[in-house]
Formats: sequence, structure tokens, C-alpha cells
Amino acid sequence: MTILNDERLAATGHDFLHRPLAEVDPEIAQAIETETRRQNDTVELIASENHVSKAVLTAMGSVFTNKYAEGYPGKRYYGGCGPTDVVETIAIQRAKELFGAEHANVQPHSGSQANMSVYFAMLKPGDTIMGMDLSHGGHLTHGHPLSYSGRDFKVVAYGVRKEDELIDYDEMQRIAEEAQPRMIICGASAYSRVIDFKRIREIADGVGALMMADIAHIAGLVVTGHHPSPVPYADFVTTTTHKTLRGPRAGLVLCKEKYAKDLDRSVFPGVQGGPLVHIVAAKAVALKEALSAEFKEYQGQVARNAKTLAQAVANTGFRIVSGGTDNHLFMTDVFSKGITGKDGQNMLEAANITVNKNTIPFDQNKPMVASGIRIGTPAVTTRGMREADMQTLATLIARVLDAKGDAGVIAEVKHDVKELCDRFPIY
Ligand code: DSN
Repeated sequence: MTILNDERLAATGHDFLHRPLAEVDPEIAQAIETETRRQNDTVELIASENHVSKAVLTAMGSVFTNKYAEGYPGKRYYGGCGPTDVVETIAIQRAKELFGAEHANVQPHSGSQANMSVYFAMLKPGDTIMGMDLSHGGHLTHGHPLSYSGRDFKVVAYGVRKEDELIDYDEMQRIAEEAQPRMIICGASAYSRVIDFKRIREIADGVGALMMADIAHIAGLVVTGHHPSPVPYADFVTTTTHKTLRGPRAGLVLCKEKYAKDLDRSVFPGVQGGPLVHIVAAKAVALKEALSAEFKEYQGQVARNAKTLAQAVANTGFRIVSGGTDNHLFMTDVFSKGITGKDGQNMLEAANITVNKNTIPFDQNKPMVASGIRIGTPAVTTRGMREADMQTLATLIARVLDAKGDAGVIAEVKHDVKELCDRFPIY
């Protein structure tokens, strides 16, 4: 065995491989430490966030980040892909098993690229797509004018009814019959009720449209039976892997076998280059976790916590959009007490409670101001909080908002939040 002396190490740059982050880059090391502390000391109620396991973190930080692997298992453009093929094959098998899907592509880097891959596989520029209006709870990549999805395609939007703030399926059907879209896209980022995938399939069939369900938010609930699955109905199902699914920040696509070749070609080389193999490895780990009995119990608790928290927040006098929730999130109309979403978000953040401002249906405020805050329970449930803690959280939220940002109240609540968080350490 040859042991390299210090001089040779320096000349070849090998010493860099083993130096600790704190020595190589103290600023970034410090930021990671601060972020770890922030997450531990914060009640995280952003509905699209979660805390991944150390197993997922380990896979994400693995040497697979060094590997180029353009192509698919057994058909790569690079050598040395043996272990990569093992990882991707396992991830594909687990995704198919978990969702009950005929085909899975686990390479999309994000939800946006998962959606783009489906559109580019099946649509031509100028085709008409129909998606849920972002301001009614849809997603940016379902046809918003500022996203590629709104630039490359003609978009018609559907939304919720004013009276009950539920998706108006009759109106959706009417719009589909009038606009004859090539694809109907469903799934939402700020909608707290069950989505009727069967009805949407019927509407799509009625006009000869393809159906794509983006279940980024509810994937964890879907795979554990806490929300009906779109897989039997939709031609394509896309999801991110980091929300209720509690995996790495990334995406995946499921489809019927008949679309498999077109989809795979669209992901690579159509939309992406080489896959992020370390992230695919982390997806495989998260999918294994999601197949466990504990994960099913976790998702049930997410939904129970959301129901409890929504009711408790309503009891403090705030209006809840659509009157409650069937999933992991709910929308609070803080403007019902004269507070904008923007101010509400800032006041709560000062007390170490993180939420995001969000438009509510038929909002009179602009998106950057908004009348609502979106509240979700995936992250607090991961750290072990249950119904009694939701009652506590509702009280803390109301104390901050009702005091309209009073510094003394914020300091008191921040102290109580710290005590609560200390009972539920994360990392
Ligand atoms: N931006 C993500 C969310 O927070 O819901 C998905 O659109």
C-alpha cells in the first residue's frame, strides 16, 4: 500500500477530500448549524414542508452525487453504473408497489420537471390544457401565465364555488365541453377537501382529454389510504417526494404502461440530463419508509392533527376556508379579523411559528399580500405532536395574531414555542 506524503497530497489536491466542512467553508457550515437550530426551535406549519429521516439525509449526502448516469437501468451512456442501476431499479419497484402503478419514472429533479415531462410527452405547443386556478388553490405549473405551462399552452382554468369554496365539478365539465382541452390537470397546493378523481376522469372522457393528477401535496395520504388514489383513473400521476411523502426534495411520475416509453424519453433526454443519483437513492429510502406500517399510522395522525388544529383555530374566531379540512392542511382567512396574510405570516415568524401567506378563493388582496395563511401538519406530526399539542398551537397562533404583532406578546409566545419544541426534538 502506498501512503501519500503531505507534499503529494497537497500537489494532487487530495487533502481537500478529507477536510471538514467547518474548515473548508466556515460560512456555509455556520449557516447549516443555524438552520438546524432554527428547525429544532420552530413550529413548522408550512404545509409543503417536512423533516426527513437521518436515513434519507445520509442517502442524499452519499457518494452517488459523483456519478453521471444519463439513461436508464441497463441502458446508460456512461460506464460504472452498476450500483446506480441497483438504486434506480429498487426506487422504481418501490414506487410502483407503493402507488399500485404500472410504470414509474423516478428521475425528475422536481415537481415542476415531473409535470413538464408529462406535458412535453403528450402535448404540442399551443395545445389547450385545463388546470385549477392558482388563486383558488391550484399549482403554478398547471397553467399559470408566469410559468412555462402558461406560456407554451393555451390555458383554461377551473376553480371553486363561491358559496362553499369546493371544486365546482359541474362548472369544470361545462368549461371542458366548451374549451375541449387536450389534457385536464388536477391536484392542488391549497385545497383542503377530497378531490373526486373519478368524476374528473368522467369529465376528461366526455371530451376525449388526457387526465393528469398532481398529488404533490397529498401523496402520503394517498399511499396510506387516507385520500382516494387517482392511479386507477389518471393517465399520469405526478408528485413531489418531499411533502407528505417525507423524502428528498424531488419528483416522480407514474403512468399507464402504454405511455411508459414516451414518458421516459420525455424525462431524459427531453427535459433533463443526468439523474441526481444521490437523490434517487434518497427517494428509494423514503419509498421504503412509506411502505411501512408506521408511515400509515403517521399519515393518519397528520390528518387527525389537521382536523383538530383547524377546529381549534376556528374556535379562536378565525374563518376557515370551506369550513375545515379532509387532508393535511387548511386555509385560514386571517383577513376575517382584519389581518393580511403577509402580516400574519411575519408576526407568526417572529414568534418562531412558520406558515405561508396564501390567497384564498376570490381574494380581494394581491398574492404578495393575500388574505389567508396556509397551515399544514406534516412536519409537526413527524416530530411527534398530537391532538393536545394542536390545541396548544391554536392558542399560540391566536395570541400572536390577536395582539396584532405586539412585541411583548410575541416574546412570550416565542418562549412557549421553545418549550413546546424542546419536548419534540428533531435532529
Ligand atoms: N410550492 C409548493 C407548495 O408550497 O405548495 C408546491 O406548489
